[in-house]
Amino acid sequence: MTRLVEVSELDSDTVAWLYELGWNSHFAESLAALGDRSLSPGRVGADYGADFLVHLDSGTARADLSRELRTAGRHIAVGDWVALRAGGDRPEIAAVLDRQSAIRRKTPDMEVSEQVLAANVDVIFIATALDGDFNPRRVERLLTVAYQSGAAPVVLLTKADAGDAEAALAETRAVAPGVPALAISSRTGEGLDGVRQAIGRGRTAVLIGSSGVGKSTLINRLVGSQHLRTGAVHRSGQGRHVTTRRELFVLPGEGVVIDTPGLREIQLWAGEEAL
Ligand SMILES: Nc1nc2c(ncn2[C@@H]2O[C@H](COP(=O)(O)OP(=O)(O)O)[C@@H](O)[C@H]2O)c(=O)[nH]1
Ligand SMILES: [Mg+2]
Repeated sequence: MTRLVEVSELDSDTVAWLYELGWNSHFAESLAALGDRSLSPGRVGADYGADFLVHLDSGTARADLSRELRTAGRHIAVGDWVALRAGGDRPEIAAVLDRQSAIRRKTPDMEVSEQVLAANVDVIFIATALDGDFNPRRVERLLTVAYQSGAAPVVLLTKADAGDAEAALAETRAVAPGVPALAISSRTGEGLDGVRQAIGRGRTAVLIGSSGVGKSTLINRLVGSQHLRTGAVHRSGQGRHVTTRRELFVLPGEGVVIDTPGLREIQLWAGEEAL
């Protein structure tokens, strides 16, 4: 197991890595307020149902929810900062640090435990593809989701190699005046520097948009390796839905990005029947 470093023994290299993961004084204060110097910070990277993947100052570990949090029915979201206690053979999540922002479902009558999509997000990329998926009305609806979260929206017109980027940029500006919009292609590399700049070191972005628009492929390009399986295009041109869970990726020096599965949960947030 990855060794947990207690807050009291954090050195500057460790803290520098935590900042790459999105750590800041807000979370440091929240951790300090727990008054237990044996706890160490970690950021939730994935929810596997039975346990969680947590990013630590020194790599990643699988962590369980403490009995107290489980009993309390505490929901943990990808992107949450948590306080970890060294457990038997692996760490235990003892507390969730105060969230700075949360992307929530719009529908209020959902189970509370299902409402937070991603926590502590600075930028929401609204991804829509130029190979037939683009629809300015959907961009408009997803913008309302973004505005409710407190994170800053950026529209990504993906697959710019396969459509009319100029026309789509003009339509996007008409429905979303003042919102940054980028035409990008993971195939040619067009616009990827703009994506990196829109995230930025120590900041966190989440990608939302229908299944098949190229979210995972973009993250693959940004991460620089094939961490994610991406779907082959079917004859119909539809991408296959392969991202099954929200997952956080660290881009050292360039921020953090969260992938989402797309379609179904976006429909729920946007209160839509079909996207
Ligand atoms: N032409 C083109 N195809 C792309 C691009 N990015 C992704 N794709 C394809 O679109 C399909 C769906 O991609 P994927 O990343 O799985 O979409 P996701 O569901 O949004 O994560 C795959 O077959 C990709 O190869 C791009 O920039 N240009
Ligand atoms: Mg995907």
